[in-house]
Amino acid sequence: MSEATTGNGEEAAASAAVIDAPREKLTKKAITADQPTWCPGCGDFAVLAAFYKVLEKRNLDHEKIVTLAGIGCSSRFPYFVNGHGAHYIHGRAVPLASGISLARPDLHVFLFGGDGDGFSIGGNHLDHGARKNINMTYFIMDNFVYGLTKKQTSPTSPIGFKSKTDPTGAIDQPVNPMKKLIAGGATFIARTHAANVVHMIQMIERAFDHQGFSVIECLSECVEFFPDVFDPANPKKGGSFEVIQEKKWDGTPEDELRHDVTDELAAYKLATLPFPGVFGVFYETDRPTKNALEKKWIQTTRERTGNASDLEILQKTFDRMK
Ligand SMILES: Cc1ncc(C[n+]2csc(CCOP(=O)(O)OP(=O)(O)O)c2C)c(N)n1
Ligand code: SF4
Ligand SMILES: [Mg+2]
Repeated sequence: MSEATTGNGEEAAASAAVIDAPREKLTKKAITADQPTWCPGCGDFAVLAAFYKVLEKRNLDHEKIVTLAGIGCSSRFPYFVNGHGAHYIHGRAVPLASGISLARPDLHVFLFGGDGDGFSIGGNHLDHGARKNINMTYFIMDNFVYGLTKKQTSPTSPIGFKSKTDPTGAIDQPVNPMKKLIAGGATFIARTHAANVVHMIQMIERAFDHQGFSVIECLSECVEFFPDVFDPANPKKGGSFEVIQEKKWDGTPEDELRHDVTDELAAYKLATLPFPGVFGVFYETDRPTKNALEKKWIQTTRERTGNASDLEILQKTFDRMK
């Protein structure tokens, strides 16, 4: 707000001094809120730990951190982060995050949720957030089950999974998150595992650095309702965690075999590998964000209207309707 609009020069000078004051480093203590209420051993604890690490490492401005979520065990995330946040309606967190991102592009918008929230009730919103390329980082904790509501089949549950909604075993083809995100138009798509904190941190940082709609699918075990399902990708439990080798563009013969993250079809091929598949960045492309396009459109409209105020533009629009 300008000095003229506050009508108080001293106040404006004081707030400028506060803004310029040296900042204290962001600590885990400062960003930790309530004690998580997840079941002991739930994979989501490791995700929270990785997220705290990234916030600390990047030393983000505390007041610019926004964590949002829908409904589910994983969606309780915003309660555990001391920052701006909201635990919103089941499946509707992408539209909420979109509004915040577009209205306040200076904020760091982090969205968290589960497979049900993201791929089932919110599946449609996910596609539209992706195609519009709205700037945010969306972290999906995929446990192949509805955890909070105590074991129903989710859109990622494998065929044969016995749950309260499929007592004789799931019969529907599961969603393939990577394929869905590629087809939807997300501009950064990665996959990780809650048992590998170092990898999670790398993926969150890469997603955060990406301008646009960045999504990470993280296999995060629900120890209560679908235990051990991700062991095949956990070396500590006899599995193998195969990381995507990205092209280095160094002209070597080995590089021919490495993955080009900008190649959509190559990403799709990786997504067809049988479970547990591979981990890392599947796809990344540079496409204008809706944030940038909308900003430009607003500027052009303002110039065309001779820098009229919002109220004047609204009045003119109503006048035209008469
Ligand atoms: C509109 C609406 N429909 C259904 C529910 C019930 N419900 C709450 S959480 C949830 C599924 C949660 O599953 P997921 O997103 O996979 O999260 P998880 O608990 O597994 O982390 C459902 C169906 C709800 N709260 N609101
Ligand atoms: S029910 Fe499953 S997903 Fe929910 S807190 Fe417990 S272990 Fe985690
Ligand atoms: Mg789930």
